[in-house]
Amino acid sequence: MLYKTGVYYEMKILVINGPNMQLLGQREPDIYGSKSLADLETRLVKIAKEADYEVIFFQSNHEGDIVDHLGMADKTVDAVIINPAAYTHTSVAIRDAIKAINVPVVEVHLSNIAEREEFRHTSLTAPVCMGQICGFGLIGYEMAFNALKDFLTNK
Ligand code: CA2
Repeated sequence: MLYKTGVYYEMKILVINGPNMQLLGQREPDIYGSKSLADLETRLVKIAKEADYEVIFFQSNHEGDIVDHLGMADKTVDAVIINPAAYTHTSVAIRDAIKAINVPVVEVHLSNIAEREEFRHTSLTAPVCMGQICGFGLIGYEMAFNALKDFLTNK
C-alpha cells in the first residue's frame, strides 16, 4: 500500500504510450478513433480511483526513454500497461526491457494489428508480456487495467 498526499492507494499502474501517440484524436480517426490521450487519462484515472488505484502516464517518441521507464517501473509500480506503438514491430530493446522486469506488463493496441499490414502482424514485445489486447480502441486500456487488477488482487 502506498501513501501519497493524504490518500492511500492499493496499487500503482504505469501506462506507457509509444511514438506518435500524442497525435491520438487528431489524425487517422478512422483507425484510431477521435478521442485524445488526455481523454484516455481522464477515463483511466476515474476507474482507477474507484478501485483505490493510482495510474500514472508516460508518452515518448524515443525508444531509450521507454526502456528507462520500464527499468524504473520495476521498483516503483505494481504493473505496467504499454502500447509500444510502432516499436511493437521493431524494438528488441523494449522487448528486453519488459523481459528484464518482474512486474506484470500488458500490451495494448487500439487497432486490430492482425487485420492490418503484414509488418504489423508481428509483435516483438507481446511474447514477453502477460497478454495482449488489441482492436478495441481506448477500451482496450480499461480491459488491461481490469485484467491487471484481477491479477494483483489474486496474487
Ligand atoms: O493500434 C495501435 O495502437 C498501434 O500501436 C498504433 C501505432 C501503430 O504503429 C501500431 O502498428 C498499432 C501507431 C500509433 C501512433 O500513430 C498515430 C497516428 C495518428 C493518430 C494516432 C496515433
